[in-house]
Amino acid sequence: MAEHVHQTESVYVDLPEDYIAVVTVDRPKALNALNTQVYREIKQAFDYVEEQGKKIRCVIVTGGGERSFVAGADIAEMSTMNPDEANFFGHYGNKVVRRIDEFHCPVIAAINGFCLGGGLELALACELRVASKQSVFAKPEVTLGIMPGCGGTQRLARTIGVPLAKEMIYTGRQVDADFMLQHGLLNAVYDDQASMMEGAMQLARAIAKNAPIGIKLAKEAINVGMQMDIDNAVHFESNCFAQVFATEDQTIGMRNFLEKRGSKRNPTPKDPFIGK
Ligand code: CO8
Repeated sequence: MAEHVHQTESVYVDLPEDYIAVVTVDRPKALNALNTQVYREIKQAFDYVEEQGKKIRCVIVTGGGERSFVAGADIAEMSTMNPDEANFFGHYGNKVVRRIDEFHCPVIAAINGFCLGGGLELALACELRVASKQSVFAKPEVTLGIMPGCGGTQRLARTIGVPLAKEMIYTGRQVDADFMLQHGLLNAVYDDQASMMEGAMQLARAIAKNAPIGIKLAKEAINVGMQMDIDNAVHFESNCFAQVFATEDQTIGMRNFLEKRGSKRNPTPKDPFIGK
């Protein structure tokens, strides 16, 4: 078995290169379905990544194996829940995915195969999403006599629009990656799982080479601002904008530009951003 820097029963973390962490949900016997324990392990994986501090600037979340990102919340576990237990499960799952939503750096979902129910909700909590052509997306909860419970009614509607989200949630119909790309759920679609993972890595690298505090504050400005009216939102953005001028990265980035570093005129490499 490959060595991972952090591993629990169904979730592991790899640090394949500088600044990038990959969190993999790997529960082959249930196509990576999420039970309470797996949600807990996802939280622990993100705790681990957070403990790495400035060493990580972008996280990729993916599913283990070749068939599934995550095939939903665990139907066997949910089948015996009473309303109190479902209340705990829903709140706990939401707390875990909210942590991903609010994580200090960008999180990319790398999707191959089944991305259903709670799996789509997990992907929706990630800010950017890439998928392979073999991916299948659906919100099948009502076909099981329940409804979405881990942010699906909110994040799907906010991402692909209310009418299409309602159609998917009310019918449970499956759609493919090209359809989801066309409707704004995905940033990119690749031919197969390997090229999709490479695409996710390239996106992560493109993020990780930029100023991490600028990205963190831009993320906050978008996420918080989207919940506000436009006047308060741009006011919030101005406050974030002012904060980046207290960073060393602002000095480094602007000096690189003014000295034309890394260009034909001045081939001296650019000074890297340091996250301070
Ligand atoms: N939960 C539990 N076990 C699952 C799940 C699941 N969601 N999905 C697959 N499995 C298991 C199967 O039971 C099977 O186990 P076993 O071999 O022991 O019988 C194994 O994975 C392989 O699955 P299949 O044999 O069914 O494989 P197929 O290729 O025939 O079918 C499918 C693959 C189409 C993905 C099929 O397994 C399926 O329809 N799965 C269920 C998909 C689904 O409905 N997901 C939504 C669940 S509801 C949900 O996510 C609610 C979210 C909100 C709650 C969150 C609160 C925090």
